[in-house]
Amino acid sequence: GPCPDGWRRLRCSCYYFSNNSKTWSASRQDCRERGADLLIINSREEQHFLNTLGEKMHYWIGLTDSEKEGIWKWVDGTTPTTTQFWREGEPNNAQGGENCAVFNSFSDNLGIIQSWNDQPCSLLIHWVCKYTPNVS
Ligand code: 2F8
Ligand code: CA
Repeated sequence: GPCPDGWRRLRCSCYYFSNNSKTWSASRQDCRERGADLLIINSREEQHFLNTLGEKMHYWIGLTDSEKEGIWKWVDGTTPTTTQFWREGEPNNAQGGENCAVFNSFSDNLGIIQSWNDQPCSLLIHWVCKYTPNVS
């Protein structure tokens, strides 16, 4: 397929699940060094695919409200088109310090569609990178 070894593919995009844990910023840096960026989730199909593939843990995604509290933006500057993938009660900016988003994969009883949570960006967490190869 068009994705490198160690990457997964869904439709035209490639996905890398990290084997270690980093802060949100360091995770993003790692993705950029791989020619990718932190995961942006664009569809329910993608949300389902990624949450099903993941191990029993949390993964950083490319979604943050660090610029302005409560205004969530993807790393490409766009705004999510739906709020349906947040877990119930999230995002809650717990203790006033949660500006980066994770998804929780399928293992818990909270579901694979409603899987997002905001957490402190300084936590060391696994992450997922995504890129879409050019077709030229
Ligand atoms: O109950 C949801 C809540 O759980 C934790 O806080 C107690 C999470 N915090 C961390 O994982 C650091 C919150 O993000 C989450 O909203
Ligand atoms: Ca939270």
